[in-house]
Amino acid sequence: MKTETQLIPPGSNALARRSFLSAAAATGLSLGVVACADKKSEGAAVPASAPATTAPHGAANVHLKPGELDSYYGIWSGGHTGDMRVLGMPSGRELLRIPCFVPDALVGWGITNESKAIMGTKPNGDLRYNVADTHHTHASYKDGNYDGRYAWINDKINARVARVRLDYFICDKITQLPNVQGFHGIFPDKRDPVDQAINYTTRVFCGGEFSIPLPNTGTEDASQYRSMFSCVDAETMEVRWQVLIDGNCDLVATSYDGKLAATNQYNIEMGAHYEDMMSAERDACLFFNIARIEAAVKEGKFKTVGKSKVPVVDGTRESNKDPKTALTAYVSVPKNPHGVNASPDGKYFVCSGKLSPTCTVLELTKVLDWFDGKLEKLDAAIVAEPEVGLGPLHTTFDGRGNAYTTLFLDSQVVKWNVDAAIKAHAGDKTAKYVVDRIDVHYQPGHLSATHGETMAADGKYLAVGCKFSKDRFLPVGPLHAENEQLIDISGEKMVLLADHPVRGEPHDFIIFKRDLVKPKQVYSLDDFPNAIKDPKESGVFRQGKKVTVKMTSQAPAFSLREFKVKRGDVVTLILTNLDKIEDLTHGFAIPNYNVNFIVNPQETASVTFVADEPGVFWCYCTHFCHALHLEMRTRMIVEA
Ligand code: CUK
Ligand code: CUA
Ligand code: CA
Repeated sequence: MKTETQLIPPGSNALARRSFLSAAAATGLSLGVVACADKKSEGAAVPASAPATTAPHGAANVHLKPGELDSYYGIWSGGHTGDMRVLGMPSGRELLRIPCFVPDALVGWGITNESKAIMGTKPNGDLRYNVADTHHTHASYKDGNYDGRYAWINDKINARVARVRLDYFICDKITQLPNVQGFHGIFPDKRDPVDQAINYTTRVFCGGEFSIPLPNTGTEDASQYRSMFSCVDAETMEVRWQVLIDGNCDLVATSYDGKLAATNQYNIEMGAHYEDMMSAERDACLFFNIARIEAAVKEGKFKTVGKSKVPVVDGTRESNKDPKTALTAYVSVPKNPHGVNASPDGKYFVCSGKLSPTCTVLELTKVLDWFDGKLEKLDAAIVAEPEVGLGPLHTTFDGRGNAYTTLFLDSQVVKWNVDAAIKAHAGDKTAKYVVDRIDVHYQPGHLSATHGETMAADGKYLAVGCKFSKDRFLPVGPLHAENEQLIDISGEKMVLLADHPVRGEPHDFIIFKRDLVKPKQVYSLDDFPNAIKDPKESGVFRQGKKVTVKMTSQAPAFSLREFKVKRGDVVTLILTNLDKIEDLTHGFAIPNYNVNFIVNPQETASVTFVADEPGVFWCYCTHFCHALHLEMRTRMIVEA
């Protein structure tokens, strides 16, 4: 979320927050002081102005005993590192990084042929991309809740979407969207819009943020640029269709009945510079009628753009004025909105204001009524516009009718009641919708409650991704960790439980109960077509200059004690780990040859390189596996 940092002089709010804290410290209200005092006087009255850390209902225990397991998984987007991170929650302990878009030195992601095939290579075999910028991660649904099959994550830079299998916790497919730059929001559908009997995720929707010339001819006139909203098949990971739109896409939300998807638009102006992008008083929340789009594609009412064969339907304003045939609906909302989120009761999407101190609550049945010609004015789909505070960015839910919105400028999370906000909008002056506020440290972007974007929202914990950590951790030079804070939301008042430093910059995350996934800890040899199932199959196999080296590993030895190749050979080395015990991973490194990768139990991986340097090279196991781990070696002899 970079927009605000451009609009507001860097550090200005930081200074405000710092001086607030020093003033608080001066009056004896620094966090530490209050926390200590509270311990001594359990249940004592808490001053109204005290931080919510002192709420008397007490904090859930996030400090697990050694050996104790977490009750939730957290799936975090890695940001620049292009990976997906797996955390145990509520402890916040990082358990795994799943490399997706960017090479990873532990796994050998981007080194092995198998990972390169997923990541995509140039004709010369080099990786097409070494950089990424992941923002959003979401998991597959069944019956309105996560089903533990898949998670998806976006790469904004190169318009790629990666799928992660939640049985092995590995990335298995990456798709690049054609004619898209700045792929931002991503959300799987929750049910099939055409066949309602299919009650699980079959599509993944992707929002293109930057408008570009289509096809990209290099035109300077930005008024000619357009964006695309894309649909990717959840199973095949192929792009099914795209919608050409006016304005841009940002975040994406989907309805529980599968009928609607929406994206917030901050640039209906289609401006090329930030002042142009904020010139209009209102932007839009853009709805997509999924069943109608699929019907249009089926009937052949589409074009293609450039080299891409993907069907593109027309979702522009001009072509979608008649509700009876419209594929899209542009609902006007206040200036430059940010996240759009679906409430767990399935009734509403909430668009956060960003440059407006409000959230916009949109009732989905009313949007469907408009498409059916039963609602005259689309604006009537807006059923509430609660004033929540400065810089609202993202919203999550507790399943008890409350919404939680991050306030980037106020450095707070505000808890507000959706029904009360709707009553207030209808004119009920007694309706008080703001329930609680809590200071976070510091500017928050995303937040996610346990199961918050599912029908099983349990209202237990809330994680907040704070973009600036400033003084919360030991200083380590100019680059600060970000601060993921955990908040107990089980009571009326929010209680801050913990700070966790994270390496920049995760953006988004989801948290779900641990029994939803059943991870497998040992691969099956049959998962790999090139597996070497018996050590006796090992050896060096030559076909002219092409050499295949087949090898297995079983602690503490590789099946070949040495192998010989000739200078200039193109060597493909295939290694199968025949160890069957869980947690018995081996590594394989070749000095000077830029090779290091791991093979997990029963896994097969391969590398291809040119043996251009003659000599003896000790290939060794890089992953601690056995008392004789250091002795676990083989020799590659490259003959001159
Ligand atoms: S955006 Cu970063 S805080 Cu990319 Cu989800 Cu709102
Ligand atoms: Cu095998 Cu270390
Ligand atoms: Ca705007």
